[in-house]
Amino acid sequence: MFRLYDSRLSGNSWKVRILLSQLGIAYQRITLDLEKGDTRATGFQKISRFSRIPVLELEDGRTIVESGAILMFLAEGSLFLPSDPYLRAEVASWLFFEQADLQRAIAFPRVYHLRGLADKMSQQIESFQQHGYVGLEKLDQWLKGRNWLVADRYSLADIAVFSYVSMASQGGYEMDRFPSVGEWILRVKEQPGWIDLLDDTASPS
Ligand SMILES: N[C@@H](CCC(=O)N[C@@H](CS)C(=O)NCC(=O)O)C(=O)O
Repeated sequence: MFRLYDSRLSGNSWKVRILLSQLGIAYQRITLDLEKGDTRATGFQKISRFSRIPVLELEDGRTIVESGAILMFLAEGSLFLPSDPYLRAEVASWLFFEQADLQRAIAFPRVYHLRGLADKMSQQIESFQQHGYVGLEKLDQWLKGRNWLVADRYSLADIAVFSYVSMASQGGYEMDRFPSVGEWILRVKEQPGWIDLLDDTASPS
């Protein structure tokens, strides 16, 4: 059985848990406490070369780090990852875009807000948001007149981009500015097997 190392509020881990749920794959969930510094423990560094979650551990003990790599591995051979090379590249391009243009820009303001540091970190939040708003604008433009990110079919690309974008308002982003993104978020949430961030019942191990 797969083992997933995650944390309760991690959007990168949430992506993986949504896909595992939608694929109906059983796994064991090990939830770390990031505020306590669990990822910096020596034992964990052997599991994750970057000392970060999520990490997927295979039955033979090998591990995969980076949410995008885990998603690609799990989705292989499923409808979530097209077999056509061009469409696979399109999916990958959204995974890279999410990491470069959206993930940190949304995650850091969110963490500052959740930890009660929003006032103290207001300048950093503004700087992250300037970057994040550019990415969100590009996403909104792409989604105008489209249901899904790639080939008008729900795929890994939607799962990967959805996670942090759907939580951006927790970091102070004004999401009313992006109506097509808002409609797409609702469509993603309606997909069979979709799970809420805090759903603890969905790891069928
Ligand atoms: N690019 C990585 C980012 C992973 C990441 O930022 N993980 C955070 C939680 S969402 C983490 O482990 N932070 C703990 C730390 O940096 O000490 C991925 O997509 O998996």
